[in-house]
Amino acid sequence: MQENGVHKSVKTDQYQHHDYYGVDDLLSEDHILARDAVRDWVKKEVSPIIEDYTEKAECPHHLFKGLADIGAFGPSLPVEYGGGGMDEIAYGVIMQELERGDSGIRSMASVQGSLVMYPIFRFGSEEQKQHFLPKLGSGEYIGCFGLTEPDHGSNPSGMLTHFVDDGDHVILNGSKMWITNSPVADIAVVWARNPEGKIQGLIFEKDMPGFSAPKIHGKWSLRASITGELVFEDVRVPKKNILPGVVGLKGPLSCLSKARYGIAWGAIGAALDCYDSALRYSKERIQFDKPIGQFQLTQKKLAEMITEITKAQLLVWRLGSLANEGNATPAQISMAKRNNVHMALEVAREARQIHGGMGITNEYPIMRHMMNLETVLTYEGTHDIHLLITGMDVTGLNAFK
Ligand code: TGC
Ligand code: FAD
Repeated sequence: MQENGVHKSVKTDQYQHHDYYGVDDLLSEDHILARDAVRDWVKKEVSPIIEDYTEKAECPHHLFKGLADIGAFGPSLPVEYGGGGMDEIAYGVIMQELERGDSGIRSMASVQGSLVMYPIFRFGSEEQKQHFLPKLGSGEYIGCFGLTEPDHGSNPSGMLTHFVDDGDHVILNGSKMWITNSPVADIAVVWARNPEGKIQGLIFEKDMPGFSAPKIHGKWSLRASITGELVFEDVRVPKKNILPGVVGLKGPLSCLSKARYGIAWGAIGAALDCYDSALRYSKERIQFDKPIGQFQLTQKKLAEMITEITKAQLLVWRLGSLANEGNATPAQISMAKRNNVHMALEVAREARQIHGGMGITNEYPIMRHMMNLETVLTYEGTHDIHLLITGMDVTGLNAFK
């Protein structure tokens, strides 16, 4: 932090932060307070239990309330609508600290804040906002977001789920696949075709007859996050549950922009945890009578890891500034999501090598992060879809049409 031209050291030491370019100096006191509070919470509540939940493939549901209490749900949404009233950089640093703990824990917050609260806030009626947002912000309700279908993942514009008119209700049929939190959700924001064939959002409540949310089993990634389907068989939904503020794919895609932005920050947290573990291990592990960190090949790995982390930190800091001005474009967000998640996965792979055989065990967080990041590379738009979004942006030519 600069004060009267004198450089005051950052609040915690550089070793812990791995803040190679002093990005902390660009953060406000509020950002640092928010970040450190979430970091402390993760250390206390997540780190001691996460390997166990991952091994059991169980979601630590009890953390929903704690996530609400630390303001992880909708940090940049207004306080009166259940959010945290902070800016986009605060939202980013909170996601970073959650994902330092586990990508699945960050997912719990991403879905609740960016994919459930945000669409209700942005496209909902005042009645919907008043009814749902405080309950979601406080963790009383758990929400999920249904866009992907069994046969429509990267191309949601082809979705089949649809509803027809039935007086003051609509009747919905179809199914959604790969839905984070669906088996435990109280409500779901679901995107479906209206009677005119246009995409529109609806809010489902779990006790509506004909609605079920079976769990998906057998995941080797994001094991501490629960994932399921959403199945709708002639579900009658009151018309007052339709989101009135948007028609068309830009509705769900703008929620994705919000969540992808958070993932771009979050992935840095996973990378930092892997790098931190690898750096420590490289100084402790002795082979050939030397710490392995003294070998040039280990140093190459560590030097490249911190270089890529630093570039990613600068990328999201600038993206956050643009987002605060309302000027971050979807294509800029795609670039950051793609770059930073891939960076984190590469860091995890290199960290795994530095840990040798120990790297595949749950004594260290590496393998868990690596497995998680395979999902993060795919959800919210795959690595290649984001490349094609950048390609479209720079050429003006659309690879999807
Ligand atoms: P296209 O014709 O390009 O666009 C349709 C309309 O949407 C607008 N738009 C966006 N608006 C806001 N933000 C964005 N990111 C936007 N991208 C596009 C666009 O301007 C247009 O508006 P208008 O007014 O002209 O109608 O649509 P397309 O059908 O050609 O699709 C383009 C493509 C392939 C890029 C898009 O479909 C896409 O992004 N596909 C990837 C699907 C995806 O990301 N699914 C994620 C599912 S949710 C999830 O994974 C949650 S994980 C949760 C967790 O964290 O656990
Ligand atoms: P596909 O679209 O079938 O893609 C398969 C491969 O083909 C990919 O490599 C892809 O890049 C490639 N491909 C596709 N089209 C093109 C193209 N035009 N050019 C080049 N390559 C192409 N969705 C939700 O709606 N809500 C959620 O809460 C949610 N949570 C998730 C949680 C988990 C654990 C997972 C794994 C997924 C989740 N998803 C969710 C779904 C996720 O968004 C999709 O998996 C993702 O969008 C990709 O869709 P797909 O799996 O059908 O792959």
